[in-house]
Amino acid sequence: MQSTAIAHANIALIKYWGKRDKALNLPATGSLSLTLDGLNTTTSVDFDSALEADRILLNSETPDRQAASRISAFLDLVYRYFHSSGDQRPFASVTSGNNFPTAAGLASSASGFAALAVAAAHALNANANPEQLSMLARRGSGSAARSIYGGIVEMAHGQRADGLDCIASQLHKPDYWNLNVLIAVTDAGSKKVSSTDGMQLTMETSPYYQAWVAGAEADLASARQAIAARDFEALASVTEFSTLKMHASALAAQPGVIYWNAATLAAVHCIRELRSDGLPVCFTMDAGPQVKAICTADVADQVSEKLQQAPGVVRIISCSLGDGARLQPS
Ligand code: 2P0
Repeated sequence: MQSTAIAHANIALIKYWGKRDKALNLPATGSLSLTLDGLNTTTSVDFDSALEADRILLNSETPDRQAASRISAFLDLVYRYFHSSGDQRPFASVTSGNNFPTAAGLASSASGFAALAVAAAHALNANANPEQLSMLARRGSGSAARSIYGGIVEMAHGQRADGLDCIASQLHKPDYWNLNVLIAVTDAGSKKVSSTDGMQLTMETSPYYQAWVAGAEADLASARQAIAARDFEALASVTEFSTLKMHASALAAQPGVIYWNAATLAAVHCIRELRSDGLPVCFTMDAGPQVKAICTADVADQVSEKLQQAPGVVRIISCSLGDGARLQPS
């Protein structure tokens, strides 16, 4: 009953920010992302009827109660999905490790719940298909639905109230377009406001939230079209539009949610200058102070060298496009 899976983080070009159903974790908008090869979570799950409670280790440490109960609740959900009989779930030993800083806006919940979904389903002997795994991963964390797939991935808004069609799918394989993502780390500490809390406050209080939701379908269409034509300039334009609108909606929450620091803006201006000098590069930012530069691989060294010099940038993590979540030999 023991299984190990690996999953990669993903970076959204068209963002998910806000939910239409909190209980089922259904996003208010679709989203579109790149799965990255450099940032991994590896997770082992062992259901063991001899255990008297779940035993969870994240990055070799016992997680706080909230993180532990989120994982136990997710295991309950996966078990119930595959065992409709109502049997009591056996407790599990879960060991998970990231090769990058946790909870610093580097999408650790995406790779974390994608790896956990794959490992838990397999440990239960369930013959799950990627659509089922994506749907389950979404219940753990919205962005995790996308990390089930590699390359360029779209998360559907879905129409059904039960969320069964609210899953991701692959638009293009990792080798479709030789893009790199350079993550300019400006602060490796934990973020102050989680994505879940930041988007909730934005939904409840930001006067710009409705405008944010209303623009998402058009942004997704523009991004799909730019990608189909491998038109970097068009993709850069809609990528920056989406991230700046997401942050504008959060900044206008009450109280405002500010994820940026001074180095975040220094990196953004550096990337804008590089693009005005003719380099195919653009930026995106998530629920944290890191800046992700997206560029074609041929200019990655040049972009990395400049970005490293932006005041306050601590280091650069360089990624290309990676594969979807998968089992690992134990
Ligand atoms: C994204 N983010 O599309 C957006 C942009 C952060 C900023 O998906 O509440 O951790 O667990 O579903 O998946 C991060 O949100 O939120 C995220 P929950 P999640 O990548």
